[in-house]
Amino acid sequence: MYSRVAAYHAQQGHVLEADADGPQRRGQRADRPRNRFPDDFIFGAATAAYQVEGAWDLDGKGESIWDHLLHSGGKITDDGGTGDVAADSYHKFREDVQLLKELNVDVYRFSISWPRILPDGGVDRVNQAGIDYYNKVIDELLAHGIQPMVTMYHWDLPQKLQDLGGWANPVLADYFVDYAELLFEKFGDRVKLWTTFNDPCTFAGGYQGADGKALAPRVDLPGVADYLLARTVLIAHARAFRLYSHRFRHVQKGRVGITLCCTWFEPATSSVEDQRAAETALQFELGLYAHPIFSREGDFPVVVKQQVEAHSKAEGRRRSRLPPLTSHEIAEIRGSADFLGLNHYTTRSVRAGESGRVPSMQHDSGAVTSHLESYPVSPAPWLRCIPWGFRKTLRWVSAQYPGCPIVITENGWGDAGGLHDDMRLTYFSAYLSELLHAINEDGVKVFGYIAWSLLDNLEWIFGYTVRFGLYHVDFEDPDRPRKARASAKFLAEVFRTKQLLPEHFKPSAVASDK
Ligand code: GOI
Repeated sequence: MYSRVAAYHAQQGHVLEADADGPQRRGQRADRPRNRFPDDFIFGAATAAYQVEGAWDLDGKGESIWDHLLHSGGKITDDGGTGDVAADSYHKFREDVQLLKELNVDVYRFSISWPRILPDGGVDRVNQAGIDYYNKVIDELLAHGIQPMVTMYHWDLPQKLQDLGGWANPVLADYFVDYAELLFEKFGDRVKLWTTFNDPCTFAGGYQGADGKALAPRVDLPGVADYLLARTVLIAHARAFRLYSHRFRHVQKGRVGITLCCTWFEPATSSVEDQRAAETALQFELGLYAHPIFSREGDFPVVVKQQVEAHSKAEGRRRSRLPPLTSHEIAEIRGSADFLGLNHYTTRSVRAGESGRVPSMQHDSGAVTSHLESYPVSPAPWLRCIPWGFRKTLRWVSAQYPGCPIVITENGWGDAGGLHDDMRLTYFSAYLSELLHAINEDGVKVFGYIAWSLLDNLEWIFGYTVRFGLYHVDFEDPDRPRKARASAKFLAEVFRTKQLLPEHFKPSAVASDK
């Protein structure tokens, strides 16, 4: 995989060590101060279709699982909010491109709504109005010198495909590949950066319970449907990547990756048990998806296979709840990405022990996670500002999957929504500092950084109670006006100058030599 990737990147002007083994380079690059990003580094801002577009049933769009859940009656989100109108980016995309311009971004990462293009999920019925909409978005971006980066799937599955069982049904891979092929055909002449899936580890949460906090589609089969989902998603991703290589890469010359989420898991104590539990937690969250694609061996991580198999046997099952990959599937999935998109937000503390329902992935992992006290906490209760976890994540990923080009596809802070977002600014400057240490001192190969999010948006089950936008959106006003926050002005300068000013560049809390 990496030799072909290396050749490709060399041709694109990226620097890639031929057979890099772990962090490739120690110490700063001679030609660059430590507070500077590489000259060819790309900066961006991100959104996702359901969270910003609105127009949930306009111009022939089909119903997604999120439309379905949030229209199912009662108050589903914390404030009863839905994505029916959201930030109305369906109508306001030209204004959004102006904001992106103001932010000095190189790329805009947005997602395509599958049911807007294929209302029933299948290519037998294409909604031309959906194709027209994304053509206009892409053309507007390019007209302003901004590169589109498209996420094919950011959680809004056509409801008709959920009626088939959603991602627990392996047939979904066929539907996804057809959808991906249509996207390459319609948009691949202009879109050169693709990711297939956004964060399967998190959308698997939609199959791990049906309580009031659960994501769509609220299938209550933890430890079973989530592992079936992992297999379907990996196969769908790999087949879309192979399709691109066979039919489109030669002409379109783009890159196809996947976005995975990686929380840093810090052992609660230095005991061997807690250290092993933290490592295992990383393998269950990131490794479950990353190992089959980015490791040299391929397949699910050994520790994941062993623990799920052992628990399955103990429950009296005939086979592991984690479906095995055939040798053909392992080969098809291994190496099926040009880059790894990483979403990183926060760090949690881990102890060895049992928690969660039986069965469940949480129980299988043998890791009990909790938040680290005394770090700033967001109104999104899972999120704390712990910048050093970012550098540790990058070092771990780069040691696990040596030579893999990484782009940060999401990183950001949620607050209650004011314009003077000091804490978000603090979060960005501290996380960007750790990113610089990882790139310039640890030699982690990160080629871009994309902030979450361009706009305030529908924060899934939290509704509009938590805001992640660089731009404030007034959801009370039918015009959904946007206003720059302090952090937008801060990032606009970082993105323009490709450096952190000395007053923002903080020493790392992580020692450089380990
Ligand atoms: C992105 O994922 C996403 O891609 C964007 O669309 C999104 O807008 C952005 O995040 C911002 O959120 C309190 C074990 C309640 C089970 C505390 C441990 C629920 C459940 C703490 C820990 C955690 C970002 C939900 C990645 C999933 C939110 C990963 C962030 C739910 C909790 C928990 C908790 C827990 N995470 N997600 N959760």
